[in-house]
Amino acid sequence: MERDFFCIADNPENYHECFMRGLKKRNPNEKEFHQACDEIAKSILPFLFDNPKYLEEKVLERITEPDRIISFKVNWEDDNGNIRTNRGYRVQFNNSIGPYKGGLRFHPSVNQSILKFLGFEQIFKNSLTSLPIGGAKGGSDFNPKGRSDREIMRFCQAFMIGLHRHIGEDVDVPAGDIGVGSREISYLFGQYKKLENKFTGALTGKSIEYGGSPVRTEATGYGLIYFTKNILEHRSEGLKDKACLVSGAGNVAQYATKKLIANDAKVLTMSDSRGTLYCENGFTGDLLDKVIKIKSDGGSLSEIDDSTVEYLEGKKPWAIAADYAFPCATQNEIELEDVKELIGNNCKGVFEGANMPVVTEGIDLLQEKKILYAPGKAANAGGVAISAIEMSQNNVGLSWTRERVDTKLQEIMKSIHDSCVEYGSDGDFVDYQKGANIAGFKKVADAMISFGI
Ligand code: NDP
Ligand code: 2IT
Repeated sequence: MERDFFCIADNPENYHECFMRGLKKRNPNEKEFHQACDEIAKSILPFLFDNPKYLEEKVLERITEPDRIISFKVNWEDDNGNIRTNRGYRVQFNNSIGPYKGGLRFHPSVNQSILKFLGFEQIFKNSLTSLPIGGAKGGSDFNPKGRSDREIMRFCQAFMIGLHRHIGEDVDVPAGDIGVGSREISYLFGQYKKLENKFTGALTGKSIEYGGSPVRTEATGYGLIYFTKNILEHRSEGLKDKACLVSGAGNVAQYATKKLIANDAKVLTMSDSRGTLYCENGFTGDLLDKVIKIKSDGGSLSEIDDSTVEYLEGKKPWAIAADYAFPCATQNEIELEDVKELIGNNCKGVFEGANMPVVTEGIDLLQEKKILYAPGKAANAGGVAISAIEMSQNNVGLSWTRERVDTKLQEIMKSIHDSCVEYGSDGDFVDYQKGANIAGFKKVADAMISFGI
């Protein structure tokens, strides 16, 4: 087994093949985790061969093994008095450059493979922010859809009974992700505070009145558009009048759409798990408000009553002709056929608000055709970056103004852009995938090596 895993190979391609064989053997049936590791390995191995100390120190093999995976039972009672059992997880992947940090996802699709891929990606994303945060992810297969507010509260409280002993402001600091927003963070924090009898910043995404940061709610979506603007400005282009496809209608999609509208882009779509809302003339602020209202009431986009839109039942946005695509819903939501359609319609860029929204073959095709591709670990890092700014405010007991946080967010997204340019440039062409992966990897790898084994 060990021989399979530790590769002896004389070039990046052989090493990649051998490495993935070992990884799949050690982590069977975890296809999303394989996908995330495969993407990173392929992209950074040429750099590792140019800098053999990383190969000698077996950093790739070590960084793809989580420090620990915690799984726990969550028993809770629904409104009818039925006892329900779900599974909770926390994957603490790597704390070489700071405490474990990453969101919690509540969605019926959650399993160990999905949380491992998310925790793994988070290591590189958090490193790119240049802030002292390690990588983690957690969540549950609990389905919040259709649940009452009291049921959500009881689930969050039961979940925290399993989680609280594993987290803390200098140990592991969870936040939100799919299905976990400010309401859930408040219930989780309230329970943490009771169980631990202390008030510390052990979670981020908190409400302002009890230690949250201004702009954290908006940060992922806003950061995505700041990063997109950095990329376009680097090429002397801009967003004005550009037709944009946004998928998703949750936290990230809402604030990405808001910022695109503010930059005079024409947002043609938003979507949810049931279908796509298409507005030929471009979303207005009023239409976006209707989307926010319906989604916060737990409704579907099909219920939007507006003469300017068409609802495309069961459809994703990717067949509509546009300049740029912003996937902001979930992993693998852009399949190879979707990429072909985007390219056929002359789409010039894909900017990832979601984590790993494009399948591997789709990324490869975008890269081959030299279409702009901004990977999530760079493009959506604004959320966790402002989480780290929230931690820093909690540590010193002070709060920043909105303006100061927003300026900091813009500076961080610019510095991530500059790191991608530093490590991903080939002449005039910037490979943002390569740049983000190498820049994110290098800092964590150097820290790991300095600690010894
Ligand atoms: P939300 O729960 O607020 O919204 C998720 C949206 O995606 C909803 O519109 C949902 O539709 C849709 N969606 C979820 N799962 C699926 C699916 N399997 N198929 C189709 N549509 C789906 O989550 P966020 O906006 O916070 O997260 C969106 C993405 O951004 C995720 O990939 C997350 O990991 C990533 N991300 C989030 C960050 C954050 O700070 N929140 C930070 C960085 C990345 P419906 O309403 O019908 O369920
Ligand atoms: O994917 C992500 O970066 C998040 N869900 C945010 C994590 C965080 O700790 O703010």
